[in-house]
This record gives sequence, structure tokens and C-alpha cells, in this order.
Amino acid sequence: MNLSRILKSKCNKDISSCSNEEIYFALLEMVQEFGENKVNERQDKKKLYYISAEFLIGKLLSNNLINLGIYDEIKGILNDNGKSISEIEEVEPEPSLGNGGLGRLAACFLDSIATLGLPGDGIGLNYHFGLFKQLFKNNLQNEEINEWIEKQSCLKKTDVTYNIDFDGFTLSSRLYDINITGYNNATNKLHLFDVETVDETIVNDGINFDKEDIKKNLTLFLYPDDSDEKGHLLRIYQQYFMVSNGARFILDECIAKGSNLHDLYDYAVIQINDTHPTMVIPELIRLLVEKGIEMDEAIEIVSKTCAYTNHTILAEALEKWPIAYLEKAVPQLIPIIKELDKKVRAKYDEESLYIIDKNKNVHMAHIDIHYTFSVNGVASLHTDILKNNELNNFYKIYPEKFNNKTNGITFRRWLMHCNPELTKLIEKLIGNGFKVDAEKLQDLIKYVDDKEVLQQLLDIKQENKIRLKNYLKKVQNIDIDENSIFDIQIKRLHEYKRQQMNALYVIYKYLQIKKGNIPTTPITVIFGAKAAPAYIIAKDIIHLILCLQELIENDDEVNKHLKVVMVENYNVTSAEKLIPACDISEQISLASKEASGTGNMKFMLNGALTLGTEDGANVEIHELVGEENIFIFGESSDNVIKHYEDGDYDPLDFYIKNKNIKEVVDFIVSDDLMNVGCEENLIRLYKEIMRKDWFMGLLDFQSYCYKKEKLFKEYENREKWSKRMLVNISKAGYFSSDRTITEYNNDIWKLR
Ligand code: GL7
Repeated sequence: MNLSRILKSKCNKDISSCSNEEIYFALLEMVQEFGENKVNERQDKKKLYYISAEFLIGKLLSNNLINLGIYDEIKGILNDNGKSISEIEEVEPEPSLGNGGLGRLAACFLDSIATLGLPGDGIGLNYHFGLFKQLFKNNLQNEEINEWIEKQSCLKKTDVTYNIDFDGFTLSSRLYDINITGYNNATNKLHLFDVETVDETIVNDGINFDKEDIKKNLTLFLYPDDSDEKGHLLRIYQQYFMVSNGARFILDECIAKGSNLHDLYDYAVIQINDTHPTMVIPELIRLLVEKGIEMDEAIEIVSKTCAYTNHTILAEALEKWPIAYLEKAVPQLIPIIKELDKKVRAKYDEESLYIIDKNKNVHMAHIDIHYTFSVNGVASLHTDILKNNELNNFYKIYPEKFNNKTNGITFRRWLMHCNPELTKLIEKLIGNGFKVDAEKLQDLIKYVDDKEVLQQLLDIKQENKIRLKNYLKKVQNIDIDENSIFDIQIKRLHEYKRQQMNALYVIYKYLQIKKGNIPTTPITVIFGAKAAPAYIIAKDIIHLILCLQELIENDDEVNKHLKVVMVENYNVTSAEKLIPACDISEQISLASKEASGTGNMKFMLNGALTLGTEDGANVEIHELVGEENIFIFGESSDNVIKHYEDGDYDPLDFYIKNKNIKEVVDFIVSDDLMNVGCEENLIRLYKEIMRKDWFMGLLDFQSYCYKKEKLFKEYENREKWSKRMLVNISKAGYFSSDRTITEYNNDIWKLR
């Protein structure tokens, strides 16, 4: 295959005389065609449908080039013609189809499913503006629309359309597909449904739009503000639109393959990603009954076809809808939901198991647990908490349904693509096998005393730090010192993740430097996070961080030793730059609250050391790398759960008794910060931390500071540090999503 010739013909002229944009579109077309040739023509009887409100797929071009095995060759051809692949990558907008870990997990899973050659497609929505674009103005988060569709020609319009009925109106849908090509293997599809009548022009002034104009707004935004009834209803409309299209599509494909629908579960397995797609259960039942199947049998068929993944124990994230809203938006589902509830009540005399509670709220997770054949958590601690605490009543009646599937990440994007230098070094040391069998990374351990290899690891880290420095200069005009320690916390902004605790540490360090305690090596604390537009305290935390950034930047006594950076509009693209450059990975959620985390895995794989609590997958990282190679602090999840049960945690106790804590918390409302910040926001946050502190930041603050200081001291011993880096990389194989998907397939999907 002469790639140079193919590319030239797609460009219609010499590559060297093309603009980056022209080359980008030519390459995309080429990649799509190559992918299309790999579409799985083998008619497998059974197929997986991974249905999810989010697919945070990231830019596609480079990933596809890597997975097709032609990245290096294309890079060379472009070089020969005076073009740079990284500049061409910049032309591509990042699809805005997700919000956080849950969406990124779905994307990693699609990559691994295709890589393992399994028949499995994604089903979701084609949000035009997706998650908002974050801008900082006056040290506050502003939200803007995120346009991506126009330049993203990976999206292929199909001729699949359905009429979806709501109460009083009908929407016609249109399916768009994205090819998902696995590493050296088959191509599957991501199916994204859209409304034909969507209208981008109804959005004005940031991200405001008429929430009631469903025909025009339905697929504009991911997670539209649901702080009022109109917003709630819009989310229900969105979810129903997604699952109704999905259900029809699945039934059509199964019928085409020969299913008589009584045997649906032999043709399809549907993985429900969190509660957002839960209505697929009653909708499938409804469609089967419409096709003449008895209600009881329809319920049984659907329960044998669907499996559910729980991604959180946070009460507010476990969706429950007032039945009145469902009656308004999707009245056709009400008789079915009532029937599902009736069956539960007939069997169990226990309020906590009911689907419709006494306040007339419909608990979506309860539908999932009663009417699927598998319920899984996403890390071993998380699954244990589901079994023994949060969902214990369900576990008692369905012990056989509960299982754990510890999350994973695709090494194609999170090592090969984002860290080519490290990839090359690993290849040189242990060969290519780790790309398809991640456990092979363990072979690296034999180099743990090899000074030359250890030095190479440090050199690569340094190069990646310089790369990040240049990137931040370019996108945000910020200067960072590549010789400082890069201490990074990047994830959604949420109180349970405790960015506020990290910010308090920054204050502590600032005050220490003011007192003359200068760190040996300068420290750069980097944050990246979007706050949900209606989540006030989260936005206040961003405000605090931005104020600290400004204050410290302008303080010549401190800025040589400490720097704070809040990366604007944190997304997959910036994560790919940040993660390889990181020294210290902040995974500091309150124990028991982070279901798994997946950033923790990406950092470890790229040679950062974890500073974390015994939470989510940190527990498993700890077990794998051993005490010496991770920095753990804070209360255990058992103690935290007990504090909640007993209601005995009061942040004021810590504030009053601990001088250090008082000084740091008081600084939030000091003149220094008020001068650069906004009084209302800072006072609100101050009161929140001192009086409520719902996620117990003050409880863990002392031990956090202690461990962090220790970590900075350890950093000075570069050789020992590089050994720890090597151990972390070599033990990361377990967190390949190929392993996770293999487990899903062996235990739940049973494809092939
Ligand atoms: C999440 C969890 O918070 C996170 O810990 C987990 O890694 C991820 C994938 O399983 O799912 N749940 C959730 O609602 N979001 C997550 O990232 C947004």
C-alpha cells in the first residue's frame, strides 16, 4: 500500500502545497475508508450494545492512525513534505460528547471491544454543543457553547430514522455513525441519534436557550441545567429519545439476524451505563408488548438481555424522577413502570426495594437492579460498599447478580499516543508485546536497578514537562518552570474530590514561604476542572483557585517557589499533555466516595506517583505497587461511613482546636484574597468549609499536609524516585481496559 500516493490523491495536489486543514480532511477520509474495510462482516449472532449518555472519545485522527498501524509512516510522509502531524492534529476539534470519567470509560471500552475483535457498538446522542466550553473571566468560570460538529467529518449520516412519540408531539430522529477501529483489528460503530429539527440558533448569551422548545433543543447540550422543573423534563425527554431510538435499532438488527424476539437475549446484550439509560428497560418491554408478546414474558426477556453498571454511591447522582414528570413526558411508560413496581411489592414487603417510593418518586437504579441479570461496581472497594452498605438490601435478595469489574483505560491513547517517547523506551526494553498484552509491562521490573534506564525515565519526564510548558504558553499564555515539581489534580470539580483541600494546602505553603520556609525544589500546583453550571460551591472553589493563582503570581517573594495554574477548559486533549508531564498525581477524594477514578491509572502508567486516599481504584494501585511506591493518607472508608452514620463530624472542632487549620481557612476571607476576588463567593465558601464541610476536608487536612511534605522531600532523591516511577509503570498492566473488557465478556456478555 503506497500511503503517500493515496494521501496525495485525496488531497488532489502535492501534499507540500496543502494547508493543514486540507491534509486533515484528506487524512480523515482515508482513515474512514481503511476503517470501513475492517468493518466486522462476520455475522455474529450475539452483539453487545453499550448504551450511555456520554462517550468522551477525544480527537479521533491520531488514535485511528495508531490503531490502523500507520501513524509513524504518515508522520514521516508529512515530515518529508514539510508538514507536522501535531499541527494537523490541532485542526481537529474534540468531540464534545462527555463530561468526566464515566464518559471517558465508555470511550476506552469501545476501543478495547474493537481491539479484542468483539462485536459491540455504542449507542448515545449526538449533542451539538455537548458539554460547555469553560472560559475564565475575573477569576470566575464562564460557560460558552462548544462547537465541534462542523469540522468533525468522522460523523457519517445514515439513512436510519425513527418517529419517536411524546405526549402531544412526535420527533423524527436521524442516526449518525462514527467508526471505532480497534488496534490491529476490527471496526465497530458508535451510533449517535439526533433530532432532525434541532436548531443551534436558539442558543444565546453563553449557553442559555428555551428549555421548553424540545423539537429544537433536544440534542443541543449534555446535562442541561436541571435545577428547575423544565430542566428535569428536558433531561427525561433526552433520555427517552436516546433509549427509544436505541431500543428500536436493537430490535431491528436482531430481527434482521433472525430473532423472533422471544429469544432476544441470544442476539443482544445491553450494558446500561449508569442510570441515564434506564428507561431502555420499560421501553423495550413496551415495544415487545406492542409486537404481541405477553407482558410477563416481555419483562423476562428484557431482564435476561440487560445488565447494569453502577458508577457512584453519591445519593444525588442516583437518579430519581417524580412520577408526575414521567407522566408528563413519557406517559406511555407509566403503566409498565407501575407493573414493574407492583411485581416488586408483591414479592417484598420492604419500602427500600420499591421502584416508586411513598413520595411518588421513581428510583431508576431500582428498576435496573430488579430487572437486569447483572449489577456491577467499578472497583473492588466500590463493589464492596454497594454490597455491604448502599445496596445491601438488594444484595441480600440478589447475591448472584452482584459482581465487580475494576475499570481500565486504553493504553493506545493513554500511553502510545500521549507519550510516544516512553512507548519507544518500553519497546526497546521489552519489545512490542505490551501493546496487546498489557501485563507484559511487568517485564520492566528487571530494570529497577539499571541506572541508565532510570535516567532515561527521568529524561523523558523532563521532555514531557517542557512539552506541557510550551502548550500552556501557547493556549493560555502562562509560564511554568520545567524544573519545578508538577503536582497535578485534573478531574471534574466536585466537593467529594476535594480540590478545596488541595487549595488549602496551597494556602498553607504560601504562608510557609512567607515565613521563610522555602521549598528545596519549586512547586507548580496544576488544576484542571469544569464545574456544573448550577453547582455554586464548585464554582466558588474554582474562584478560590483562580484568586490564589493571581495572588501568588504577583507576589515576588513567593512566585519563584510556588505557582498555581488552573488550566482553562480541561478536556481529553489537554489531559493528553498534562498526564505524561506529571510528577505527583492527586487522588484525594474522601474515602468511600470515588467509585473508581481512572485518571489515577493514566498517571501511574505515565510514571507519576500517587498521593491519595484509600478510595476507589487507589486501593488496588496500592496493593499492586506496595507501600514504598505510593503515598497514602487519610481516614479509611469504614471510619468515614461510620462518621456519616453517627453524624458526629463537625469541621468546627478541627477549626477551633488546630491553629494551623484555622490560619489556613481564615485566609480564604483575608484582605489579600478579597483584593483579587469576589467577597460573596469567598465568604460563602469559607462558611461552607467551616460549618458543613460535607466531604470532611478538615478531617484529613493534617495527614494530607504531612504526606505531601514527605513526598516533596522524597522528590529530592531522584534515583529513588525514578525507581518508584518504574515500579508504577510496570504494575499498570492490570489497568488496561482490555483486561476489564475481557472480564465483562467472560462474566456478563458471553460474546463468541
Ligand atoms: C464516575 C465515578 O465518579 C468515577 O469514580 C469512575 O471512575 C467513573 C467510571 O466508572 O464513573 N461516576 C460518575 O457519575 N462519573 C464518573 O466519572 C461522572
